[in-house]
Amino acid sequence: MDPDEVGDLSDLTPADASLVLEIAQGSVVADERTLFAADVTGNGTVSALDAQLILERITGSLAAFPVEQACGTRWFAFPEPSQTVSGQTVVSPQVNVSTPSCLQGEIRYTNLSQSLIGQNFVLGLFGDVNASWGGGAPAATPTRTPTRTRTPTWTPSPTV
Ligand SMILES: [Ca+2]
Ligand SMILES: [Ca+2]
Repeated sequence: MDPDEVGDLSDLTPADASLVLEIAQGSVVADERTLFAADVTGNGTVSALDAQLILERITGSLAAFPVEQACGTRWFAFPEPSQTVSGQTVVSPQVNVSTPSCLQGEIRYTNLSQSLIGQNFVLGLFGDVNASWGGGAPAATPTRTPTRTRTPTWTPSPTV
């Protein structure tokens, strides 16, 4: 799979940079895909430097993230199959900025003898940590406590 370049940089905002800082400080717990989007330096950790590069990318003083240069695209693909079978291997995308090399996410099969459904990939944009472009779920969805349902009161009328 080879994601094409579409859209502009409008999905990169200072909100992404501040979310990177919250992840770096540990006040937000992010999933693997969000961490991958946040690590724009490609050094394997999320830090204030990643937030700084996102801000520089927004203002145009940075032409491309190191991970973009390694991958040759702004996009990455994360496999999220809803059906799993034996012999199936789900491979997360990997970037090595020093080589440089880039491996998009894959779903591999050995001895596939049946048709499968839900073999999906979720596309992400490097630096779009809050996934605002619409391709994925937000990084930190606040959990809402369900409101208490009111039990209807019903008083039986006395039988005559
Ligand atoms: Ca980093
Ligand atoms: Ca965003």
